[in-house]
Amino acid sequence: MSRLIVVSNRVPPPADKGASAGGLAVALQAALRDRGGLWLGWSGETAATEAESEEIKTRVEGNITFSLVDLTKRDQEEYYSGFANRALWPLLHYRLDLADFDRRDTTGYFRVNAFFARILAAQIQPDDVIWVQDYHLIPLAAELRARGITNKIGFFLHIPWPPADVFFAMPWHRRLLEAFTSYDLVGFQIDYDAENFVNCLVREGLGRETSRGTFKAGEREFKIGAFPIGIETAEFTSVAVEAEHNALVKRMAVSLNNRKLIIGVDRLDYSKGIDQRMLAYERFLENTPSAHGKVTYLQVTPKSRSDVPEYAEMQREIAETAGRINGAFSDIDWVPIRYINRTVKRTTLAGLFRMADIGLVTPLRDGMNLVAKEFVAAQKPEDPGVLVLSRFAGAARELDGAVLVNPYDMESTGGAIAGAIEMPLEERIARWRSMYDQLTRYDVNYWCESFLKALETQHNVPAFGSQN
Ligand code: ADQ
Repeated sequence: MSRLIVVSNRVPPPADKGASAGGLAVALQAALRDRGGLWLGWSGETAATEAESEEIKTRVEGNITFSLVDLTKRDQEEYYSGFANRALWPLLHYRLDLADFDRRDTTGYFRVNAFFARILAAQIQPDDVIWVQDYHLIPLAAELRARGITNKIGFFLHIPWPPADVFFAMPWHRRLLEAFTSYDLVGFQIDYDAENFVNCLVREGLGRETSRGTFKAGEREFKIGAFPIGIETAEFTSVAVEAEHNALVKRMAVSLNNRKLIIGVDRLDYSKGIDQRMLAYERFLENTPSAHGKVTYLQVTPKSRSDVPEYAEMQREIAETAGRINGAFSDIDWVPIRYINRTVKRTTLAGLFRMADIGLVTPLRDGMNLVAKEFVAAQKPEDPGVLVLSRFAGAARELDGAVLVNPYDMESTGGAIAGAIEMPLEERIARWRSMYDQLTRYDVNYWCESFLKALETQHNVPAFGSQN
């Protein structure tokens, strides 16, 4: 089996088994463990000078070598905080209102990608298979090709791909689309994203689909497919079972005092719809006085990207909404929302999911959403909780047992919460069972294997949406 090289913006810290936020880390470590290889990315540290950023820090864990580089402050600002997080992230989440298209940031983005390519090109062996992760690194393959690299290179986008008219608002959309044509395989979370992407290429006149999932752009032919990411289902389930003995989880159970538990767990991000979710919960409280004092909504939200102004503002807004709702509905012995602003260990999280009656996962737009899958994996088979899931999360295409909601419609999302609380046991079990079967079959190993197989072999990519 050829060696696998993974390139991603961030590389997980030593011995991180996913204790901190980030679905990507958990998924990829599993793939690299199986095959052995190299993981290259940014250390998260700032280098004082450009010369310093040239120093590669290497760490070996079992059969995986981690190669980390620092970025200069300017690189970090332009490539990461700027172009990746203030232009691409909002754009690909359909938020043109929040997108900031800055020429300097764009130059920085392409410059840092060229830098990564230079560092990587020196370490590539002839048989290596390269797998590039996510929107930070779109131009990487083109930069590697320019340095004579002919290895197989795949790209997976963890976040959504919007319709052409949204993407074309990006002034440099053509340059980005052209960059994609240097890959051998471009993977998306769901068929809808892949179709939007193909449509962008066609409308921009960059080539044509020769057969379903194969695109010809000039002399190059490459594959495009949907590969819905999964979780380590069986492992997460056993972590959740174990976590019943966790001290913090027990404390939570005692403090609940037989109230129903509704749980929301997200990075603090506008795509996750946290404010709208709280407003939907408020509608539920308004419309269901009998629930007062009998439910607790726990929202666990670690801060992220605080250096991006939109995030700081959103953090204030959500805290205000939570405070206002608590002020209006609390009693001396009951607080309707418990809002926690930090990361929680993965084990604790699994235990909290298992204890919860409802998982509220209501992003306005999400590539997949692993929290939805983790919530399902953590449930008790004989008494499972209900997943209330946004129809705009990629996960909604797979998890057919969820109660699907439109997160912009607070009234009906509030109604869905009420319905979920009342749902009979039999229905809960039936819904959970079909979701759990799906997650067991299509776990993270399936995701890795099917992507790498499509990258390495002549086989056609799986038909879009073939899992449904
Ligand atoms: P994210 O936007 O980060 O990922 P998600 O898929 O939900 O979103 O993954 C988050 C991960 O972080 C989960 O494993 C979750 O358990 C963990 N996490 C979240 N909040 C936490 C908290 N408070 N404490 C501890 N852990 C927490 C991006 C895309 C998604 C896509 C993934 C993977 O935006 O759509 O599903 O990549 O492809």
